[in-house]
Amino acid sequence: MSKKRISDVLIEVLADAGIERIYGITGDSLNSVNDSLRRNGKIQFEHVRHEESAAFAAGAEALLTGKLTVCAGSSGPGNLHLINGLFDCHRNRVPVLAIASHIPQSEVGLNYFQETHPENLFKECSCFCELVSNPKQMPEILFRAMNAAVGNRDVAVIVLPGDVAVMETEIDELPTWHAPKLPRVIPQTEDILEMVQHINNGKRITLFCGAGCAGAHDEVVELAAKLQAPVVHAFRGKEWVEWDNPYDVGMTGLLGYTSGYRAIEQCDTLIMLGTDFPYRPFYPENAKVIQVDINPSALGARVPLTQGIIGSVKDTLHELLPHLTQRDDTEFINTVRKAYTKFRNDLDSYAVAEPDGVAIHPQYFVNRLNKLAADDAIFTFDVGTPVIWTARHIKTNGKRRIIGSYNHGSMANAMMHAIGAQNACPNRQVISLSGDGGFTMMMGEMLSLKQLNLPVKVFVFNNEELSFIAMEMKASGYLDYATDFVNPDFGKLAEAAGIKGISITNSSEVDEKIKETLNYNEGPVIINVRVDKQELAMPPKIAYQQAKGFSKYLINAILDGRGTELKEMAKTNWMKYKSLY
Ligand SMILES: Cc1ncc(C[n+]2csc(CCOP(=O)(O)OP(=O)(O)O)c2C)c(N)n1
Ligand SMILES: [Mg+2]
Repeated sequence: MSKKRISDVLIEVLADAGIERIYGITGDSLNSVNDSLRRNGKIQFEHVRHEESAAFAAGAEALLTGKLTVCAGSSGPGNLHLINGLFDCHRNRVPVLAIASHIPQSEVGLNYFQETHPENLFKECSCFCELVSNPKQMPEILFRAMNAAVGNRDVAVIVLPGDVAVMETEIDELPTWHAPKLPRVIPQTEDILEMVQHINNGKRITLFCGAGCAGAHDEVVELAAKLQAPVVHAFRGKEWVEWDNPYDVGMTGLLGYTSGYRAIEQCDTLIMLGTDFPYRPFYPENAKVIQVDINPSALGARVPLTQGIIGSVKDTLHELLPHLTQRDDTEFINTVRKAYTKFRNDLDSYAVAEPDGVAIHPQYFVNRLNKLAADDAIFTFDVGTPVIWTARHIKTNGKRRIIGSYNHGSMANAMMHAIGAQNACPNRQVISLSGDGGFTMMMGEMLSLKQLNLPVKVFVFNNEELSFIAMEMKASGYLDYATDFVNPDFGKLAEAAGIKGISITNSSEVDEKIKETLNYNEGPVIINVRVDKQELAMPPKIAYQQAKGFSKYLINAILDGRGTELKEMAKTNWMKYKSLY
């Protein structure tokens, strides 16, 4: 029997499992792990500037590769900083192992320096969270964590006290971890037959697709073709079902298309495929609803069901399709497709260049970027208005990826996600669409991009405000307050830090500067894009309350002496958008 340090066991198991990187910030209780890493030499420590970025980066890498990734934070505040990113991983359903190092086991409960209780803190954002209090628990507890993360596509946390990390365990040969494969989840035959009956009774059928449609593009399109059914997607379904799909009628929800909303409102049978879309007002009131999901707790969570089926979308449709007959009534699909084409054309016609001296319309900018970016580019986008422009103006094709903080909705995710995305795919264009609020929230990470030599292209939409929130406030009848920024030119700021910086001020230079950015691969580029702050993006269903809210805002703004702003707003987009609804 030979003796091994616990931190060596940890790193050897991870290296043997093919882990290439650990994202994090080292320090105190994590020093022993760091030392094991250095001596082992097989895993790169991706040293970032904020632990939150470590978790986001690990999440993006896992999302792209489907494989287990790892992040780490030191005791107390160090691992606390991981939490927001881990919530994002948990909600994006990606396999991530977090190493939360901890104060010495001998001091727990004594109000020691940096004391927290990570087993409690991480519980809500993980499927597994256990303390290593005795060297004999290793490596089995690590295997459990890794299996839980991979099998549940979720976050697993190992809480490792600094004094336990340096203890030794007697071990001959380290066992190898074999990554479990995800199972196929095939519904019972009786479930499929019942589904066939409901479908046969439906006249106007709509498919509503989410992230569970990953890898099921062909089956979804085949089902739509058989049923002549419009395909609506939730945002997380966009990259799986929008392209090469003659039945696509766009997205629903607050940022969606009128056609997507109508296809759901007017159907008599809604088939939900791998979506847990949370906004109830966008579900139909009287339709029969069939929901297919691998997650049993998603069934019926948003809308009463006629039938709930546990199954993966791909496997369920594979079983279902042979039982269905081809329909030839195209009235419903044709009507919705017509509305879709109109909405799409209208959106594109508003994405126009402005004369020099007038701030760039963000949708014009994103339209051009969409045209010029590579076929297999990876886009990350910040929560804020970049979400809207990505949803509406970045086209998917089965090769591109769009990575966001979908269900968690955290600001500043784009540049942090981009770190992991570029590491996972070193030869692909990684493009971060960042808000100025989001970018400055985690601005230190531009230094990580430089240090790690990651050629990420960070487009910062400089609108000098928290634009999404300003819009939200106006739509609810509030005057926008505390939403403004005093900003530098972020391109120049980057240059001062030795990073390539570009500034785009006029529409006429957009193409040339996007090309310059995309052709630069020697390191990161930070691009300051001066965009219009008054761009309005209204949901397809303007609730009475919102319409009322907006007129209330107009009255308040006039009383408050902000008439110039109103003129600006009318001049830019509100009037144009009105015609869309
Ligand atoms: C961490 C975090 N804080 C606050 C919010 C609420 N929020 C959502 S969008 C947004 C504004 C984003 O502003 P910016 O990054 O400048 O993008 P813009 O909307 O201006 O394009 C805020 C404050 C959030 N989602 N996440
Ligand atoms: Mg902004």
